[in-house]
Amino acid sequence: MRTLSQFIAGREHAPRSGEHLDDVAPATGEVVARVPRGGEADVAAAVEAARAALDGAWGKTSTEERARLLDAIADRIEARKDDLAALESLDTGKPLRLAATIDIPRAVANFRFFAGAIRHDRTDCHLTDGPPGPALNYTLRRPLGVVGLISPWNLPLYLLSWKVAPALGMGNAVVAKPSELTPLTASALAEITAEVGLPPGAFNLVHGLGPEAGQALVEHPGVAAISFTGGTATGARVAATAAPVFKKLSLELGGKNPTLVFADADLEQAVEGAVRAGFTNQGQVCLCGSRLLVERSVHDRFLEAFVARVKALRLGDPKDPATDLGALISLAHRDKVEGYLRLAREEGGRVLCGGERPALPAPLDRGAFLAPAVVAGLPATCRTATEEIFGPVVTVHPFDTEAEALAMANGVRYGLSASVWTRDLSRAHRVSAALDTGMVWVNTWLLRDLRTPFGGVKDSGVGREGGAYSLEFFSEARNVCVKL
Ligand code: TXE
Repeated sequence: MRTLSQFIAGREHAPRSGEHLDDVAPATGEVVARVPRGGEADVAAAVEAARAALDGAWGKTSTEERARLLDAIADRIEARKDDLAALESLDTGKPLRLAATIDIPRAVANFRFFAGAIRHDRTDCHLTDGPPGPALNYTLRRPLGVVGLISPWNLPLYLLSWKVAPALGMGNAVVAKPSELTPLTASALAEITAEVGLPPGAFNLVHGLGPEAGQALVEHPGVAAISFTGGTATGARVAATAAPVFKKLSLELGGKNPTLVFADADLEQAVEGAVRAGFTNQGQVCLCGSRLLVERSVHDRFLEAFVARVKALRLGDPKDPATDLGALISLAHRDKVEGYLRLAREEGGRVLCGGERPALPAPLDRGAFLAPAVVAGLPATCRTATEEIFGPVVTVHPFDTEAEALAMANGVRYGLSASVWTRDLSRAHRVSAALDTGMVWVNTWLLRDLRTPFGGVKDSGVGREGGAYSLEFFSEARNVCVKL
């Protein structure tokens, strides 16, 4: 069994606490690694190393040099793609096929994309002609300094690289705190940064528990900004700590995203899209469409086809290429999801399929597996239909009018994304404009162009990342006004 290390100033270190946590493979319950239990002292050392990098070689790199390094990291991830996909699948319980086709390729794409983005970045220039001009204004973009990146367990390397690439690209030094539940690929990324010759201290990694290492990172006065992806309750805590000391904050939080199916949609495609939206990564994606709103005239026909497709999903060994759904992140998380299914029944819901623990052969019998569930008959306002479950559970609700569909779609605390299925072009634009979410997909789900703004409204977060939005977040604008 491997023992992971902190990665500070380009070198591996044991945690100052001397303590380690168990890293459990959720598909088998096996302990696969020992994770450093980091705390304030490790964070302080990492921030100091990051500061020294900014004051030293890293602070003097050119944009082209940073772009070259990001490309080199992408190349190394790509060269190790099989090994990294295996680590990600082991750590999360997700199907190896998903890790190999989505998680790892997307991490490669993130580094390549931001290498290109900084190479092609432009800056604003404003010419002042009237009195008291004339003058020339131009905007300098400076790095923020040391930035803290806190990432979750559902898409570990994918989401970490989404933060690391633009942060380094804009010349910041990074202290990353990955989820304690999925530390393996973050440690691999640390190795890769050393292999490609990233100056020591530009990328630092502190493993540990959220309330210990994560909290220490948010509190540290030497950290200028925090980019956080995780649960809404944790996000609120991060904001409460960081706001009074004026740290720049980007919060990507939870969702309870609606999939709206209108009667005029291509129903076959809508069924496929709704299944993908509902159950990708066992329903553990912040963008998952966990509320399915279907126009009443096609509701029964749609539901029948949807349930049949969900029942056909293959649940089991993450290593088997035929597997569609693997394990949830942990037994504790499965308990939480099962608790919501009990609540759904209490609230009057009918579980049309799934919700049971499948019988799987050893060692998978100790894994956190749960059959994907579809629940009907619930009021759209009940807890099951409005709280984030973050698991393989979709609730289905009929609607009669567009206005009713919109009221249901917007009637939750969350506002991350929505997916709309219709062949009526006017309706597609009208509904997209009226939805209270940061992102809308029409006749698709999770089609990502990395240049577009990513983020939510209401309890789904604050700020946007993606393309120029990320470059803006990870830099400070300075206006220079030259009197002509
Ligand atoms: O996430 P946490 P959890 C949702 C989902 C899930 C719930 C809780 O509903 O059931 O959140 O999941 C670090 N200061 N999402 O508890 O705690 C933590 O170590 C600083 C949605 O696993 O939010 C980890 O690195 N950091 C989500 C990261 O925060 C702290 C993805 C996220 O963990 C901290 C994951 C603290 N006080 C869960 N406490 C999405 N938006 O995709 C914890 N952390």
